[in-house]
Amino acid sequence: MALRKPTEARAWAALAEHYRQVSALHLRDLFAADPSRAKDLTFEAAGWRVDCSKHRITRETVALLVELAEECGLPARRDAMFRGERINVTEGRPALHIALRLPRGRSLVVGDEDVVPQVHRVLDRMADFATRVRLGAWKGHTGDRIRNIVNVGIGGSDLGPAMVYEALRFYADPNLQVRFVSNVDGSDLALALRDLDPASTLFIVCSKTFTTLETMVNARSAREWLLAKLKDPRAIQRHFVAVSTNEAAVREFGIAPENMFGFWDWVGGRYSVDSAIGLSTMIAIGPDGFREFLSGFHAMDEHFRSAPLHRNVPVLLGLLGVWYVNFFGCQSWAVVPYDHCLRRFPAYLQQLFMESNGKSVNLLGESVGYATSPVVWGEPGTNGQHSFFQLLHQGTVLVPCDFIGFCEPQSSLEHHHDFLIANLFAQAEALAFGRSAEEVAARGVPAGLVPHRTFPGNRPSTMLMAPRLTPRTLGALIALYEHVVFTQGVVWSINSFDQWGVELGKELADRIVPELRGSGALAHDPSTNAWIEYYRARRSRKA
Ligand code: G6Q
Repeated sequence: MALRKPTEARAWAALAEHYRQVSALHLRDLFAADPSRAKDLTFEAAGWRVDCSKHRITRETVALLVELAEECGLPARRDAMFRGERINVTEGRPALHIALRLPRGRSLVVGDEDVVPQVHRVLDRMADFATRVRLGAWKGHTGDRIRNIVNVGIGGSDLGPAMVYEALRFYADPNLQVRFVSNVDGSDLALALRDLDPASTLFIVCSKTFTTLETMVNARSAREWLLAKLKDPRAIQRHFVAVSTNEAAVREFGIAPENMFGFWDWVGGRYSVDSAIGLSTMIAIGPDGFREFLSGFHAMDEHFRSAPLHRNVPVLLGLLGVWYVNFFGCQSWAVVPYDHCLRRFPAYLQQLFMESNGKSVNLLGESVGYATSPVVWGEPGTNGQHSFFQLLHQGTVLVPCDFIGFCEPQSSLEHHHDFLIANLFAQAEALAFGRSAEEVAARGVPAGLVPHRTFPGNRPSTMLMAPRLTPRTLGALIALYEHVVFTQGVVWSINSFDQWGVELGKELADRIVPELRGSGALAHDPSTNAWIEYYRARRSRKA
């Protein structure tokens, strides 16, 4: 494979030199020197308006970053993804989440099969099932209407549906409660079930492999809970459905194939919220809402596929990440949605960014020798302002922020919204422009307090806004970040679609489980041995 190491690109050296020239410039100076930068560095994509002007960049920075992307082969790699090539090289498969949102009637042939009709067949089955549950036509074993949906899954089979359900609560059927159980800690399942009636509860067991320890332990306990109350194994067919690629394991669990919704090995877990893994979302918001959701993804895909790189929003945001990580040395990135319903969005992005690009070898297996994914984290505004924003404004580390907001509120408490949005704009302004010591002193602040009350500013942020949080704008936002991650993965020459880094811990845990329950000799390191002994002496015998 011909691979361009980013550090060997001509543009990389040019960016290093450019960094020396511009890194000390303050955003105040950049705005003073170029009053039209707010307009010129604001872009539109799939219903989103994205302002990059509060970044420590000039037009030359953008040109050099775009050149770097070109030298690293971004357009060709992007087109290969859209064609369904096996770009996930370590697992030998395509990464084809873009096919999940192609409109009916389009075609995408992979191997010798057109995957689009397959995608729509599953969507139609999901729609039929979701409609029956919503209308009460799908009944529980005792004839009760389904009122509670419990999604059992973890990682990519949980974070997406859980985030989207919270995000779209105002679009969801209020007569249905949807809960998410992921943790193998029994407290998660116990708390989710303790006030539910099995007769009106439907479990959606979401697992691509249907072998994941946490999900299978939770699903089996859920099955026991149900059978303990309903006493008849036939009840499983009315109260359990599966979303998986593993029909044999689903059947073995006791779920009939007609109650299984499939997807494909070319859908990665963290890229699967728009596949059948989104079944809970479809039941909550209805099939039409789910199609709107998919249309938002597709609109952003089209933008990413066709917009010129220097106006391509996912490309630009991805490259800004490269600029701060590799040239400013930033190791952290904050995502702060000013929308309560997006409160799980930072957790969702953590997996998307850190599992995709938290790698230290390139596609050829060589050590990269440069930084890759930053730590991604965040909390909704305005809550974050009353906790960690202190560090963002006056701390010693530079943390670029993504601010996300909407012009219209979702709740009927409309008068709250101006307070929310005023804070959103104020934070970006304060971070960028700060308040100098002279300005502080001029306000009559005692000299001893001036350093404490000075804000250096020059702290970069992106502002992303859409008219309203809808299924469509949410779909577009998720796709935007998927392509940001892709862009960064291409520049860093890494495979954004595998996750080998999660395997070792799982393997060791499998070995430790019987050791906790037994009394035999241990052959770990002295620290691990001591912990196992400590736990053995104290563990609950009921376990
Ligand atoms: C995501 C990862 C991972 C996966 C979970 C659940 O990209 O692959 O988070 O989604 O481990 O896997 P299953 O769906 O197979 O249970």
